[in-house]
Amino acid sequence: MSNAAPQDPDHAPDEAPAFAAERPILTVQQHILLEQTRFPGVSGEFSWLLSGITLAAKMISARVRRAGLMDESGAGGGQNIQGEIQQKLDIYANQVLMHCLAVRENVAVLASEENEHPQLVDGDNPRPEYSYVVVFDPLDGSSNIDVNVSVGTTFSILRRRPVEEGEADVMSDVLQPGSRQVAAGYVLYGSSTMLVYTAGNGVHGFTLDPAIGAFVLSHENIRIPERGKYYSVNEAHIDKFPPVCRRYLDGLRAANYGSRYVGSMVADVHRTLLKGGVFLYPPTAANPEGKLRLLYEANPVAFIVEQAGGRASDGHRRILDIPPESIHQRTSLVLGGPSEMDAYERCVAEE
Ligand code: AHM
Ligand code: MG
Repeated sequence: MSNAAPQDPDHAPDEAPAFAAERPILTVQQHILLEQTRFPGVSGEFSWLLSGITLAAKMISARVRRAGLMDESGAGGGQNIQGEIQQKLDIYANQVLMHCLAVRENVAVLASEENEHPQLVDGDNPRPEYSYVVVFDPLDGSSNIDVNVSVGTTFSILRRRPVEEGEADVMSDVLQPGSRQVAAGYVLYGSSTMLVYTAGNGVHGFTLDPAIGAFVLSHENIRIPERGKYYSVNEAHIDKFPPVCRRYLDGLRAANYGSRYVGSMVADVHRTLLKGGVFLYPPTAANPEGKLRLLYEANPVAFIVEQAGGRASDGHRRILDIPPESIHQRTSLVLGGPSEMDAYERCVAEE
């Protein structure tokens, strides 16, 4: 058969190349290059930035996989700004992300759960006009590492505010509402390592193929189910939840929902995204504002869940509309599919 002849799918040539038997792969880098055609004037920039995140994710994943072998589990001897014990892998993951992003010349500002203040990268050497701010939690749920439970990285990407005159105002670059995110995502170090991200055009999931060292598209255009079977909350705190949350959970139990709670936000949100249902971290006695951090935990997952057809709220307001006041600000969080969020809003309306 000549190469130019039309192919009949029912009569494929006997000697097809070996790779033709496998599904064609699309790596996250290829996907991002396609996505960024929607951002005129930034050709190449966005994929360059995201490649910093994917490189860091691969390095963190490799360490997490060997944590039990390398004396990498356990506390690292310090505390972060929130007074929380830093795990050794918290420190490593933070250093890796700071390094992999700071060498991208279009990244101007970095803020992390593990650092008290946002950092202006290379302050003496101004970055290009279209430079970005990246806000992240390097290793969320890290107390789970010692017991071999999934952990994650969350990240939020914003454009830097235009510099008018005088000194760059790093804090106002970081303190932007989630609705201004250009892209956001998370990496889940679970039974496989997955990167899930949105750049405002749907949500796409990539699984790290250890054989080739690349994140390969495995979950295209993820949509959260209209209704799920599970709610996900730390029920030990139920007596301290606001009455509306208690009534809501009573309603879910009456509707035969089951419960699933890992205690790693990325794992709990990922299950909710794929299987539907609702994830909550309401205010408690210990954390009256909620426990999760607005800028680098709630905002990225809220952007993802909205892009997948769900909703995310602090109980009263859309998460993405909350004007941040400080970089480590906490918020309560309720996110889920349309049916569960409708039910939550009905409970609020009955208050
Ligand atoms: P961390 O940022 O200190 O790791 O804490 C955040 C984690 C989330 O992953 C998870 O949803 C939550 O804390 C679990 O808290 P709790 O143990 O109170 O249920
Ligand atoms: Mg965290």
